[in-house]
Amino acid sequence: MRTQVVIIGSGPSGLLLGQLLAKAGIEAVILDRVGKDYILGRVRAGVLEQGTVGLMDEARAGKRMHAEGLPHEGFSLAFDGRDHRIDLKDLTGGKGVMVYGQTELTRDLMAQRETIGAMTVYDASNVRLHGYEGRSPYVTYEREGITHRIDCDFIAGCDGFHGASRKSVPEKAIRTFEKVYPFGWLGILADVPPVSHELIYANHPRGFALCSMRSETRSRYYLQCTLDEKIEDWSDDRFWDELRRRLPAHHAEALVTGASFEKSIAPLRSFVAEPMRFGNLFLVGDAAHIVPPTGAKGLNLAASDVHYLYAGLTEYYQDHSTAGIDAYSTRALSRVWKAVRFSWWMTTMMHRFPDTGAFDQKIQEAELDYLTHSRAAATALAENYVGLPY
Ligand code: RFL
Ligand code: PHB
Repeated sequence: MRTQVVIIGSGPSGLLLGQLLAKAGIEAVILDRVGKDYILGRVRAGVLEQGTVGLMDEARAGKRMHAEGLPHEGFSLAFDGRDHRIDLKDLTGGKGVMVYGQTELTRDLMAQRETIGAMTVYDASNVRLHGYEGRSPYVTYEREGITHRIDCDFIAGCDGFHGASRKSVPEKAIRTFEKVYPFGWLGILADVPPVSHELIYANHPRGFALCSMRSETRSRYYLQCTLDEKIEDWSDDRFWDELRRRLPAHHAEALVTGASFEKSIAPLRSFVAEPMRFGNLFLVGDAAHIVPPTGAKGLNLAASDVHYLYAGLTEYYQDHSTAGIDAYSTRALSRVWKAVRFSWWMTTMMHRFPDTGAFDQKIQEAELDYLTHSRAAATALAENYVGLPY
């Protein structure tokens, strides 16, 4: 068969791109190596920038997000037994973020794709990319023992960090930059009311903690942990006790606990692949870059890549101009590196590193003190947190 764009990966970037292209009358087929339920079972990001919210609206998938998502105008930085509110709205001239889980965003995009009857192939194994350096790219995959081929104009590699797209590029054509952090995040989901109506990022001598949420009755909490930590060693009671220790006393006392229904450990990493375009193949989202979750940027960066690629592809099909797709990699990477810098900075400021000496500790304390006493410093944090312009 033939289509205009083959999208590899049915995560947030692939689905969002698919919906936007459909709206512009551009046909796309999405292939994913796993099934729908598996994709919807992944618990990941929770904070959407306004740009991401806008793209969901543009994709005509924003209705439930506006009804059920929680608009937030600020968050807290907790350290030294106190917390300090970062007033996003005041510091950014009226901007905020939307708390809405990646699972829900994915579900809404999938539902919208079903409504328009666009084609998605789940459980597509051995996905291979061919001929993207020339004029006739095509993708092959296997399903139920049969090999299929889809010819196309362009391939969008939206298949995450471990996907086939980036790996199909010859090593000498790609440059990668990586930083692996010496810790991970242990996260849980529980149907208990959040400890605070805004997020709390806590820096504590025992390690970082984050209090987040999915709704007014569902909480998402994280603890910094070592990389060799095992989930089985973390009973709910142990998790709650440790979280209480890392929060200021008034929050620890207010914490409502209960049985968790999801528990997982994620390692923290910064990674960027350059460029993000190879002939008629474009890398999008986690396929091209990974950031530690501290700045809540991973999903939002995937959305801004989609914005640039969607703009480039509509320009190509509607105006017969390659200017947008030619500029894709440079435009996307310029924004990516600023988010990589912000996520690294926030991670460095909020976590305990195993090799932190007395000097590094003092620098971290000075940084937090500066942030909470300087409007200029707080503004820089707020501007990045709500998301830099596209
Ligand atoms: P995704 O979501 O990884 O989706 C990629 C899709 O591609 C499919 N795929 C393949 N399909 C065909 N052939 C192959 N060979 C394939 N290989 C993979 C996969 O099945 C999948 O469906 O990438 P996308 O769309 O770019 O979206 C990016 C976001 O998911 C990601 O940036 C964030 O979730 C990052 N992230 C977090 N971001 C935050 O802002 N806050 C968080 O709290 C947060 N927690 C996380 C995270 C990422 C995690 N990962 C990647 C392991 C927690 C985890 C555990
Ligand atoms: C989440 O709710 O999962 C979340 C929120 C903020 C972050 C990271 C994760 O910075």
